[in-house]
Amino acid sequence: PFLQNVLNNDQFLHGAVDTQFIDENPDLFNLKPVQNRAQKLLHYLGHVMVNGPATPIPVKAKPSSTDPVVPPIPLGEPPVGFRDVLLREGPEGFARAVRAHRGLLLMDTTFRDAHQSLLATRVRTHDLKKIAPFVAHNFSGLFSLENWGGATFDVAMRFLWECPWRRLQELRALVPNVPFQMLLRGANAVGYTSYPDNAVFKFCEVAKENGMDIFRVFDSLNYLPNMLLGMEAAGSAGGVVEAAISYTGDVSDPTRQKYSLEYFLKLADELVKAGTHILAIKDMAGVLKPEASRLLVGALRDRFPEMPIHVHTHDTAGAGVAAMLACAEAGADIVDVAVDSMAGMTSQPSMGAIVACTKGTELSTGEPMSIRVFDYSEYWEVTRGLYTPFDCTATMKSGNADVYENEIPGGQYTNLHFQAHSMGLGHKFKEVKKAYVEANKLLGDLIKVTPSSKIVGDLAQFMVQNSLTREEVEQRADELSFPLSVVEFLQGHIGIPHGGFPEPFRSKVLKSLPRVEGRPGASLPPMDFDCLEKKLRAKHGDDITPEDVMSAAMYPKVFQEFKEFTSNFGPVDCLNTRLFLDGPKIAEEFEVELERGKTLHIKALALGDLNKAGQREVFFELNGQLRSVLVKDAL
Ligand code: 3PY
Ligand code: ZN
Repeated sequence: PFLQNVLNNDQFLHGAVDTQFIDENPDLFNLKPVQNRAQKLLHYLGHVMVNGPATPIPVKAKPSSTDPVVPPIPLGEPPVGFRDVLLREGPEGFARAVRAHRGLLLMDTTFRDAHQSLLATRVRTHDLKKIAPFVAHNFSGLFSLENWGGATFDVAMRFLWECPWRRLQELRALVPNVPFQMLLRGANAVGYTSYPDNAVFKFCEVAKENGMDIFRVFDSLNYLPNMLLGMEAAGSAGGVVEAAISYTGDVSDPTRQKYSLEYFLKLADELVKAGTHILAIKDMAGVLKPEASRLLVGALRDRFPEMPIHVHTHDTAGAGVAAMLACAEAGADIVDVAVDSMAGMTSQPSMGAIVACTKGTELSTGEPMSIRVFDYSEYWEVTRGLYTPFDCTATMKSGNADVYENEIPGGQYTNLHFQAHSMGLGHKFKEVKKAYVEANKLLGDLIKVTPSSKIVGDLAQFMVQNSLTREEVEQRADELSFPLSVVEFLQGHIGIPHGGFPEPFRSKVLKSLPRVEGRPGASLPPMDFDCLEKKLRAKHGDDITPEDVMSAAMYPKVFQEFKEFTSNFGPVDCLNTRLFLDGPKIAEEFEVELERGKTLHIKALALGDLNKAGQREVFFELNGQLRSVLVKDAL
């Protein structure tokens, strides 16, 4: 602070003092920041107070001022759950126990897909940790808790500045009895494109070591070689392999036969042959109607009597509960739900609704679920209020059955809706959805889920921005500058779509550009993890962990920015969500637990006037001592 005062001093700045010694010794300014964690956090809070949230917010709204209350949690160990079966009997025994279970089993998506779909993936470890023991004690009968993977991995670092691995470790310590489940994008791991094979294998190994149990493996084109690679990586790490067929189209509609019942059954044959422990139907857009559920799940049940079947859907059209009940009646063992207050619309169907609708039937989800769902929901209802700046309900007021036409996956539906509205072009959403349908046709009618859904979305936006119809795009394919994602898809960077690439469109776009033959990961050179670790240590110091190496392997730039951010602003994951997003009010007193037994007592005192250098001094009391930070006012 002394040096900062000198450097900001007017006389000093205007050369009214002799600075020759300083001028001649520039190395004096090679100052390694020696701030401790507390001072860095004050810096962060000062920044938020002066400039607003550091994380980009789509909605100009404040977090709610009501604090979530965690319902009472019994003392002692939580009851045994399916994880105990898994640890005792391994993945095969676990699968047998699941299949033998009477009644419908549930996967709770609240910790992953629900907030990925409704709250732009922004739910922080802080809020997950608070309710995790409640889940362990009251929902020990869950098949699994989905809490990791998909978009949560990069968003944790990119926008929340927290380590995704630490989230996993901390939740694991709090929930020893319920299996954890993650979403693995097959050969794309938790990224948006193919990785070298050894990176996918290593990723699964490290995930398993950190407490992950069940790996839902899918490929965005249902491209079998990619799926097999992901399954092998998850299986050889010792995980439960849940191969997921991404569902699109409508098997109950005889006029839509590209993705027919036979297509899905054939794919299921391959996945079962490859040794999947569990078979999943991944209905990422929520287009699996009740009648199609009966056909598809019924046929799978007949064909694979021993195989646990798990169904995932989104409630975008509003038919999610009906579809999941139909799946359960047709023989599915497990369906995905989100707690009521985090369910519906582009999220999963409501846990409370499924629990209530099966109560007293042979599909009953069990007594504890039906008693405690409302307490769980209340926690999430209030917690959701903290994330108001990200809540899709700011602009999206209802579900929409047009998803049966456009087949946009839940999370992407919300994103595209946000994008249109945040540009003040709410009416454009309809246009984007129409263009999405046309873009999908141009690309040959794809399975659409990350990353293929992003490619279709990029092409749709390109068409809207340039006012291009499908026919015009087709005609002018050799002269248009398509988004890179579209070109790379056509080159074969994420695999081969069912039915092949669209021609002559592909040839017109690619001209002489190279094409990837077969499985993309097979032609990528292996990653050198030792070399990567050395580089990371040189850059960030010796406390780089094997988990950090994987983060950097998946997302080099995001990891680098995450490390830089936390080295300036400290462990912001220790702040509660209101402080993290909105900072403290003047005179507010609060505590921040840095680690067990190390708590900071902070009071925000005052915000100074703008100085000549465009900065403001922000004053705090930290553990009874006056501290201040200087923050550049960017507004
Ligand atoms: C993801 O890949 O993140 C998904 O949720 C796909 O449905
Ligand atoms: Zn989903």
